[in-house]
Amino acid sequence: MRNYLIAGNWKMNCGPAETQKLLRGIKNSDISIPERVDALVCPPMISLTVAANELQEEAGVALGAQNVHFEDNGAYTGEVSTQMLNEVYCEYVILGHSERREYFGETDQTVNAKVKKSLSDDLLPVICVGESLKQRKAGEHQLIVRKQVEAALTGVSEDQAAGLVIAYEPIWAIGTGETATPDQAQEMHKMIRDVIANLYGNDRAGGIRILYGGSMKPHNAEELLSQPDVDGGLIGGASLQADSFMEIIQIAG
Ligand code: 3PY
Repeated sequence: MRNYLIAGNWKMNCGPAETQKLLRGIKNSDISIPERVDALVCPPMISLTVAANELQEEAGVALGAQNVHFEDNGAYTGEVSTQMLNEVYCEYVILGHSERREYFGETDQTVNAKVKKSLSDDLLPVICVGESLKQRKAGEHQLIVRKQVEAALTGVSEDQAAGLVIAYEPIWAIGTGETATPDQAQEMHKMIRDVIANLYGNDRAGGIRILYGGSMKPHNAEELLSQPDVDGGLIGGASLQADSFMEIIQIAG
């Protein structure tokens, strides 16, 4: 049985002071995190140290970053390494979000290099995949997402794959207020699980969490999370308020 994973992708929001405030709101919430739900927050790099300090006694909330480099160190201005994320107690790292693919030149190849580097340095990647509206309208959504999953996992062994997370985020549902219908989400999640089963077998595929991302909010979370292959959410805007984030966590439980 897979635990739900409710992950907040804070994007470029919340510097250190706001991070502290938001995390205190989460910790002081009247809603406690149900046993079958794992919670994760992914603040910007500059706020990870504050977040790590804030979360150290809060066993129920894990910490993740929104990106990492695939080299150990060196002349990579503006980048951050896996060891640096380990040092601030990150357990997860979001990789290949469509905003990084679109605005920062992330490719299937760089995502794959980052996935392998993260897994070898004890960071669990949350690998984002998803099609554009044009690709969906052209009926190419399954093919595009299949290729993204296969490319991201190239050279990853079955053992290494344990614990990694996939986030299906249709690009047309990110920041638009549009959401995939529960049926659309289930169809894509099932297809992704089949791709993973093809690579690693049914047992491994059955243990991997596939999150839905793209305007998941308290009002649509229940329908999406009730789909058999939807194992949680990668939450954008609704993760920036303690109340709405905790409400989704409660719904998942
Ligand atoms: C969104 O919900 O907008 C996201 O992009 C989550 O990653």
